[in-house]
Amino acid sequence: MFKKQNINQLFVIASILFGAKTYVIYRFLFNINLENTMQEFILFINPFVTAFFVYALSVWFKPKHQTGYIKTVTILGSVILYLNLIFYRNFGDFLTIPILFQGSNAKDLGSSVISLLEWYDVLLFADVALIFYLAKPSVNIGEVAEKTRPKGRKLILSLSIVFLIGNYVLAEIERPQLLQRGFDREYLVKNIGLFNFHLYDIVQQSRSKAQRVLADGNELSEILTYIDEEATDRSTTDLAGIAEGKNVIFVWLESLQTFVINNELHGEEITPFLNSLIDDSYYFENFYHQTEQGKTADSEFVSETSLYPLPSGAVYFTHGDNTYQSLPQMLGESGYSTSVFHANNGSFWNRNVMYGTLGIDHFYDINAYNVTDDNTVGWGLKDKDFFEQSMKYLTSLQEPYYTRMITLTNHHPFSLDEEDATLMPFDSNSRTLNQYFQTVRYLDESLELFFDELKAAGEYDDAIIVLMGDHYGISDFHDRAMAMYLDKEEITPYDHIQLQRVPLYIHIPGEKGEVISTVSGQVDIKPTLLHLLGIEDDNELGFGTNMFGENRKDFIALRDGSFITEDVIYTKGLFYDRVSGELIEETDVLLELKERAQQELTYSDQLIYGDLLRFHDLNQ
Ligand code: GP9
Ligand code: MN
Repeated sequence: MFKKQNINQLFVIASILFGAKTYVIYRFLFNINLENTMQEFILFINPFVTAFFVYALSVWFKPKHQTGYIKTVTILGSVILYLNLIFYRNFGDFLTIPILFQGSNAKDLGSSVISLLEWYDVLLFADVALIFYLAKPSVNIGEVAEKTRPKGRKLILSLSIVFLIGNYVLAEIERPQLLQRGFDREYLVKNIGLFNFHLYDIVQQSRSKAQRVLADGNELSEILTYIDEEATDRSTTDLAGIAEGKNVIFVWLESLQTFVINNELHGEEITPFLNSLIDDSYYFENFYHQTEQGKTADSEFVSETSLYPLPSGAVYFTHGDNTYQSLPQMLGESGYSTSVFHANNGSFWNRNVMYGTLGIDHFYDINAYNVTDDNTVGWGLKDKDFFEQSMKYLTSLQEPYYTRMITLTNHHPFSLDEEDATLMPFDSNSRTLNQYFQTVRYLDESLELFFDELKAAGEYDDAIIVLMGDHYGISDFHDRAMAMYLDKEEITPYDHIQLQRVPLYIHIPGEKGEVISTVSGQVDIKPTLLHLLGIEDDNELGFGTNMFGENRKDFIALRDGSFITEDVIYTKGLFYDRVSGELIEETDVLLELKERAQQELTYSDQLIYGDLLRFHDLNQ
């Protein structure tokens, strides 16, 4: 059938066959969400680019080993693909190293494997059969006449590397910082492919495992002493136990920053509901987010563990199976049922794994919701529909409950259907900022609706409702437009820090509340809520202190080493008066504080990298 050829033909045919098979699996058997033509394009080229790279390596083998190599990688690749497919059919997710080696997921699969197989799966191995046939000496194509010449080999290798880089560049354009931040397994797979995702996962996991193995708990006592002396406030207040036994409804306000609260656009309040809520809530006007690359996931992590996020990547991804002392776990031990509502893929930010680690009993992810073209915008289900559809689950939670509801509509790029916009956009050179006000207003309206529904369902009176902005929504990139809105000449480093304030409301029905101006941050959430719920636990540990306490730690550190005290803001090597924003001279006391903030961040990193809390008895 084929003329006697050298090996090049077989590796090209194998690349095309395997690439095509992988594409068919990505496109039709996995449920990968494609939002635009660029994503479609990347998903299409990636299987061929990767297959070409792997098969092209065959030209470096001795002729008699080339067919063996091609056959081996074909079988191996097909098996990896197929195992992922079976796993995906059950869990809607891709395989990872922790799942393979220690996760309970794989075990759960055992009994139901047969039901996950389909008759047409046989076809997924058709290319294997064909390659084996073509590789037979009698068919000729597999018989190598001579070794590819060195020049040819180098050319093929260079070409395959250029293709890979091209694929990566496109992925990076489509999703900046994809590899540093991880985001979601689905994002990784659709941008760099399943096989490169596995390599990425192996590198990530081995890096953190190595650090874990090298840690021996010796560092722990120094860190615990620091926490005990500097970051612990066991003083009591009038509010201790004020919400004892109540349900906790903790709403994550996507990308909401404090600068919109009690502020106007075109002479109109931007957030009328949130403004009015200040009157009967504890409202913290100098509350800072402390997130880094992991954005929402970081805000969840800091708030629930009182540890800092990592300098790069999302802890949710990189250290999803560490031992932590978390708020939900502590509440669980006090009889609370714990859950999270969020209408996104369960695997986004590795939540479906991390929530187990944090002791969250149930995760109502996208599968709990009815998501249609009409009720989605931007990142997914619109917030109003999200709250509405969540009510049936919320009302059936076992009491007392602690639940978090993560909103989504006020997310970059802040798109909104015209019929949902009740505020005119801002007019500046930044479309992002212009639209931001509109989605913020939408979020405000959806919260009002949610409060009404809680009242109608009889959930309101028995609950304490916490509302918190997760992180900034408007990055430095939009400084010019931001300065224009805030009526400033420019956004200085001081302004930048002040823009990292996010709203925090603690709303206890029946309580008057007050506006609190003391400086606080997400790291303080865990001890504060425990205090209000009357759960006094001497073993509680972390870098935050009760926000109502008398002996609070005297600074709030941001992840980049900036910090804020009642008097001073330190950032980018300069000290500012916190209130006036004027530059102030550095003093020994301030420099010492700067060292302490840095030390604290390092301690937190050590705890996470070494998984040190596994050496500590969290119950005594
Ligand atoms: C994703 C949502 C947004 O599920 O929480 O994440 P973000 O991009 O803000 O980190
Ligand atoms: Mn977010």
